[in-house]
Order: sequence, then structure tokens, then C-alpha cells
Amino acid sequence: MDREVKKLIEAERGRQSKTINLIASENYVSKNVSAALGSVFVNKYAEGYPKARYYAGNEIVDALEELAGKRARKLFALSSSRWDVNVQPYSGSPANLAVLHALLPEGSKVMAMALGMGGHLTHGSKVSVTGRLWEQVPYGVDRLSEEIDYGELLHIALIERPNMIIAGGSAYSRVVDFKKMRMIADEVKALLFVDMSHFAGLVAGKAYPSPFPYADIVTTTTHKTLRGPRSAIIFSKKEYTPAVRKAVFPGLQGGPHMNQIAAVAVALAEAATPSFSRYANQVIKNAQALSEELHRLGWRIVSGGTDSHLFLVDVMSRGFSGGVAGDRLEKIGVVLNKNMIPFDERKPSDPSGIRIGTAAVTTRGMKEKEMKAIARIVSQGILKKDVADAKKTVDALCEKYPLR
Ligand code: DSN
Repeated sequence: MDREVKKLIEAERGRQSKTINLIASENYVSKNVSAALGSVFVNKYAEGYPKARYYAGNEIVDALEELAGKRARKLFALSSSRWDVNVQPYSGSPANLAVLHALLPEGSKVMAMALGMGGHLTHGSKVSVTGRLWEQVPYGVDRLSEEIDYGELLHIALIERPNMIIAGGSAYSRVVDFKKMRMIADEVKALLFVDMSHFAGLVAGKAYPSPFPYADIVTTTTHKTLRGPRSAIIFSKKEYTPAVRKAVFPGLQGGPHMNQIAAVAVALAEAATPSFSRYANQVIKNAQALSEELHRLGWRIVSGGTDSHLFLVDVMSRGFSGGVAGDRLEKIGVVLNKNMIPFDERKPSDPSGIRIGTAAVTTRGMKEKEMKAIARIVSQGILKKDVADAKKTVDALCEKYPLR
């Protein structure tokens, strides 16, 4: 193997194995997912869709793409007469762009959670191309409960009459009430698009409500709680499928990455097992244990807790910015990301919060007891208190729960 790259791969493996990973959007894939990702499918060009390609030699990749679609439908209990699955998006951002491109005339209104409130860039945020092509009607959370106020959402929707409403984001810890979102969408005749990228694995493991009974269209990345390779899937109700297919290819993408699709297929089968369901439930129990212990140690948890794999800590409530907290933690071997909290008065480059997720540490086998230890490490790391002791605990946990 290329020596320089090998050295970097080994260095990265070392970093990952010696680090407590609390980044809510990361996880560790299985050896079988990695093997599929590094398979001969990497060599194949397959522009088009199964049985309608622009290159020769696609009999086997057709079977692969169909297998991935079939597994995705089975995992989320979707009937093939009602739902189509598109496994070609390269990642979450292109998937979301494809959905908007397919279903919304330029300039129309898309109502979505504001980025600073826990939403996602590709939901029409100003700094994303989605914010240039479509007009975002932002919604947020209630100032006191820091949870979505569905009455307020309905009020905004009735005034703004958006063409589409997006549910889901990247830093909202609570269960989203999809039924209420559907009612609001129906009230203003908007499409309901759910981006379940963060919690897809929890839905697959039946640990979080499914958006499918209510949504018109659903996207997910496959590498967060779903524990697959970096990729994405679009699920569309049949009436929207032709437009979505065209938007993905040839609208926005060229040939699909078939090795990625092979790895997604492997991950989807893994996510359908009883052990994955236990994993998904443990991810949430771990997030709850970690947030409760941090709260006990004096840290303010946004919305007071979590129903999912992630939560936000308002570190500014004790005088630390998210940037400072993140840097201090990285020094003792804990990685996470700084994050805006609702109604944040600081800038995204150095906001008031940090985001914590438990998908990765749960994959390593850690449970509630270890979450309490991690809470103490996080607290000591930010406060710069007993740092040597905290670092020792990080090393001990990493050794006891190695990467698979
Ligand atoms: N950047 C991802 C996250 O961390 O949530 C979402 O795209």
C-alpha cells in the first residue's frame, strides 16, 4: 500500500481508538461495511437506474442497487406499491438538494427549523444554495421549554403558506411529533418532508417514532445512528418518484457510487437485526444517562434532557464558549462539536453550546455506567479540574472498549 497514506490511515486508526467520540453525527462501521466500501464495485460506472443505464456491464450492479432498495423498504416496513427508494445520493446534502429541486419551483417557500435552533444548512439556510434558490420560512423552539411549539408552527404556516414543511434537523434532541407536522402541512396544503438523517437508526431500531405514516418524502444519511457508510437515501411516495429520480440523475449527480451502495446494503441488513434494535435503545439510554449526570454536575442541558441520541449543553451558562469547551475537551481525548443553542447571542464560529451524541460510544459497547464516567470527564475537562485524572479515565475507557 502507499506508504504515506498507510501511515496516515494508521495514525487515524490510533486517534479514533484513543478518543472518546461524542460527535453526534459520527459512528463506527462494521468490518463488513468497510469491506463492501473497498470492494471492486468502486471500479464501476453506472449512470442511470437499474435496467436503464448508459454504460455496459451493469447486470450485477443492477442487482446490487435493487437489493439495497429492497432492504431499505424492509427495514422501515414500506410497501413497494406506495414508496420508492433512491439509494444513489452521494450524501445528505445532495439528497436534500435533490428533493427541493424535484418538488419545489425556485423561489417557493420552504418552512424549516432555523439553523441556529437545531435545523440543517440544506433546509433553506441563507448560507446554503438551498437558501438562495428557495425562500426559507424559519421556525424554532419555544423560549422556555426549548421544544417545538406546534401551535406557533401552525400560526407561522397560516401566515406564510409555505409549499413545503421540513421536519428534522441536526441538533434537536426531542421526539418530533410527525402527526402534528402532518396536520399543519395539510392545513396549508404543503408537502411534508422529513429529514431523519440523525435519528434513522433509532427509527430502524424502533426506539424513536417512524415518520413514514405521515411524510410525503423522507431523506436520511446512512452514517449517523444508522451506522453505515457516508451516503444517503431518498424515500418518496410514488407520485413524487419520477421527479425525484430525475433530480438525482441527471439533475444533480452523475454515476452512482456503487461501492457506497454496496456498503449501504450491508448496513441496512445489519440494522434489521435484533442486536441493532438493542443498540438503538441503548444509544438513547446512554444519552439520557449522560445528560442527567451532566445536569447533576451543574451543567444546563437545553430543553432539560433528550429523547434521542443527542443533546446540547449550554456551556456559556457557566462562562465557557462552545469553542473553548471543545478545545479543552480535545486536549484530554474527547471529541465533540461546538454548537449554537436556541436564541444564542453568540456566533456560530464560537457559540454558547456543545453538542453531545452517544451513537459512537454505544457502538464501542459502553453503557450507563460509562456515561456517568464520561460526564465527569467532560465536566473536569471544561473546568480544567483534575485533568490528569480525566485523561486517565479516557485512556482506560478506550482500552476497555476497543474499536471493533
Ligand atoms: N454535519 C452533520 C451534523 O453534524 O449534524 C449534518 O450534516
